Amino acid sequence: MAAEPNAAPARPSDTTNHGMRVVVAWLVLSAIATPLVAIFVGHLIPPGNASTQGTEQVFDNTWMLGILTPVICAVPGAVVDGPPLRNDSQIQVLWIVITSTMVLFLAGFGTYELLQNGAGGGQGPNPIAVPTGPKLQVQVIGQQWQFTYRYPSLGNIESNQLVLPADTDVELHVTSLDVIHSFWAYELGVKADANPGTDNVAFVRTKGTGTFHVRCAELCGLWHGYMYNNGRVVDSAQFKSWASQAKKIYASIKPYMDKPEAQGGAPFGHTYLPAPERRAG
Ligand SMILES: [Cu+2]
Repeated sequence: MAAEPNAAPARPSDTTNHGMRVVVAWLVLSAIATPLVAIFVGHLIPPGNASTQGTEQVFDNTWMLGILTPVICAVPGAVVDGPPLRNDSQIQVLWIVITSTMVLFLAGFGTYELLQNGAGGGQGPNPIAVPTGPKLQVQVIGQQWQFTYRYPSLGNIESNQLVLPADTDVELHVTSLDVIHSFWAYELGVKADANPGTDNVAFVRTKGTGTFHVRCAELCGLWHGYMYNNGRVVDSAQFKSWASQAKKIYASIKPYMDKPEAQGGAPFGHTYLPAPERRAG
């Protein structure tokens, strides 16, 4: 229908403060959504609660999600692009202050969390975040295409499955015999690069008994995708009986393993270098 020729022109200004409405709606939405997300979504974030470090990672990720939630709540209000806000010093200062505060808080929080016990990450040969108290040492050796595990306190036995006692601090020494791999014990919240010639130390404290997944997390050749296994956390009696069984199995190859490298042996060491024929290649 054609407009009335004599109709009054549209009102030139609307007195509603849209900016304030958006801010109030955002505040209300954030106040409702943030606790709901933290309570109901936070605990679903990987890697779970199989270790102290895993639990801490879930806690840290919950915090990050909580801080992100108000940011996500602000997106619907910003979807429809308004006129540019150039030269608005108030908005510019507010933007810089809010984003800087968030980033600096997360950096400080993350650093504090890392320094408690290393958060399950590889810290290189000289770790600075070392948990106190006695620890079970286990060497993790990557090679194309499986991980094996040596236990220096159990006569250097080597196993193709990672078996750990429950409620124990473990000191993992991650290395490789050939190319670069990455040791990822998913539910334990451990991920550490496995490089030849490097002793990469990571710490983890196990909780209750159960199984966990181990995967290689670094593309390491043709069968990288098949470089996975299950590990087990067992109670102390089961660990003792597993260790004595493993010692019996290992006894038959121990003399060969203990030979010097030049004679084809692989005696225990903190690091290994690729075999000479590989080095030459
Ligand atoms: Cu690998």
